[in-house]
Amino acid sequence: MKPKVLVTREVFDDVLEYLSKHFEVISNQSDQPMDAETLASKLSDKQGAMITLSERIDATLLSRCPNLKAVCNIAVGYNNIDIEACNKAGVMATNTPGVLDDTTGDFTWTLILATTRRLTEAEAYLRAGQWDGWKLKQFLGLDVHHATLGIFGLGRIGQVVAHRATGFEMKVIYHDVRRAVSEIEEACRASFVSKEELLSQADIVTIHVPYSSATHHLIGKAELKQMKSTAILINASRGGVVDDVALIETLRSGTIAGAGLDVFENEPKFNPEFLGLKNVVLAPHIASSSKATRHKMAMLAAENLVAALTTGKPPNLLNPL
Ligand code: 8YV
Repeated sequence: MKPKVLVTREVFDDVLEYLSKHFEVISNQSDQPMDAETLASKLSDKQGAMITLSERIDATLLSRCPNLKAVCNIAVGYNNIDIEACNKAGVMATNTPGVLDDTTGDFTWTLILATTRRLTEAEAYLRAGQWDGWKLKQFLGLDVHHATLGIFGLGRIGQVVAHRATGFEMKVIYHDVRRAVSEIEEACRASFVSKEELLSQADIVTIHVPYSSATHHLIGKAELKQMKSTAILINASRGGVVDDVALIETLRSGTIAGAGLDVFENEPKFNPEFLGLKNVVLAPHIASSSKATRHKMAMLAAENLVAALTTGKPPNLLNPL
């Protein structure tokens, strides 16, 4: 008998076909988000699951899934999975590193350019029929070329963002919990600075750290105050790394020039106050969403699930047991 697995959200047909060669697959192709109770009942007799950031895997859920051996995230970030609880329950957890770095880096630049040049604000004005002619001072933006880019987190995605800055002839500074090796710093043309230096010197502050208790509200009221009044903040990492209430206050008072956000606290029920602000560009967590990359992410998660349940050695194991 083939092991039973649950695919919690809609995925590509060929990914399901691949999984079906190995497993009896129960999949949520209708893409209805599941609450904790539905997830627990659907997972209670399964050996494996392919999940997304919308599904929380914790001790309570695991206690109801005695046969579960592997949970495979279709995401590089895995703050939706309690790794310690997985360890205790003997459940392997995997993620999808590497395959989304370029696409997420590209989208970070989409946010940087849209925010500095006020693209969504200008488009809304045009769509509302308010454009009555060219004006010299219309939608004056900020220059990206030759500006200083400050990167929090020079990991895989942070490095991609730094590489893309070369074309804009920017100065690149970064801060991280650990300084990168000199080869990476040289390849990225990035100089290591303190958190305070980054905040006070950067024209564009962009965040590429994972979410954890250590990075919760890494950017809050005090940090936003240290930024230049002409600077912008970009977040395509995880909600919770930025204190959204503090950011809203800062954007409203014009203490910084703007923000470009792909992620929010309490997604998808983000703070509605953002909607009333013109100096913020908003996106619904789509930084990795190119056709090719989302397909690679889903296929990699499927490969992890097959390897986990057949060999016990998935390529992207987060918790060697
Ligand atoms: C995913 C992401 O689309 O990989 C991540 O960590 O944030 C995105 O690329 C999202 O998490 C879906 O699960």
